[in-house]
Amino acid sequence: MSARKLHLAVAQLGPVQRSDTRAQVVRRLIELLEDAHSRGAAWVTFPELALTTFFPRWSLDDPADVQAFFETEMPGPLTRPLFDAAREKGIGFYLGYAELADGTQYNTSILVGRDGGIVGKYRKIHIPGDAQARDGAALQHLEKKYFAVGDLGFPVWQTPDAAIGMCICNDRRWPETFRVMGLQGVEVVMAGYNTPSGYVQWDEPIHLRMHHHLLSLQAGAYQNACWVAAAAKAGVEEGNPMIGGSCIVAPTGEIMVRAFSEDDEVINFVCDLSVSEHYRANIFNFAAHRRPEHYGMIVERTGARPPA
Ligand code: CDT
Repeated sequence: MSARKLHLAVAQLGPVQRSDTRAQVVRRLIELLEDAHSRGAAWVTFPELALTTFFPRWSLDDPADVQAFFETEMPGPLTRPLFDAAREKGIGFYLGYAELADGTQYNTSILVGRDGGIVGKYRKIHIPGDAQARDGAALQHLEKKYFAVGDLGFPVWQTPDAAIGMCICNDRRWPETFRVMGLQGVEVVMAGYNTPSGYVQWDEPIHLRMHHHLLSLQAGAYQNACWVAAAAKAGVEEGNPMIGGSCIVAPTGEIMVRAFSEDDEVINFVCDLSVSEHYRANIFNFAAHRRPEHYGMIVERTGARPPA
């Protein structure tokens, strides 16, 4: 199979504080996009909730406080310069943001083509954390308070460059996310994330945060023969540390490039999409080897039950 080269970039963002304006953040995104373009990249992945601080760490009850973090139009007046820059440079991008649509709040990402037009939208399905603040807890993770479960499934879009799919942060930990896109022949999965270094649920040793992040991406890429471009919002936001580790993973499961810092940083790699085809023709030839007649429980059952 002959090589099919696609140059991908990932734009990791350092912390965004609550006082940072949309205009300031969009300016940073444009600088990162221009950096990615200057390296020759055709697409760039930005993080989850890239326009604001990771507000689900707080329990906010004043609707005005909450709505300040949400976009009601995309692009809007403050985000349009990013779309204009992408069109001018001819570079596509993934962007995560909080979306308010017909009264419902979603944790959303969009795929914007190299002509600056929206190709597709994804709304986060695996919403982690709590719907109500935990009494007395030092840390909160309240995504269930702020976001409805996404209603758009896991689509894959055939762009002129590649078949591209999206997921958001916690989604990457679930094999179903990648497999549903793998069954649509996805070639590149783009993922943005905000992964706090401390968890509310239990006091997991801190090194495991990075281990599980990379393990999930590498397994998803390998088992579905796709490239993965993952972008962190990293560093210390409002006193709360978040992991970096933005990376591009090959269908071999190997990390081809990984961010060094916990700040604004572009990484890039020229991906050979034909690597997917080798895996799809052999070990992961789904049509030849999958046995869905034995996988019914995957869709029939949600929680685990012990055997009778
Ligand atoms: N943003 C996001 O989805 N973060 C989660 C933290 C889970 S702990 C409640 C993640 O999977 O990284």
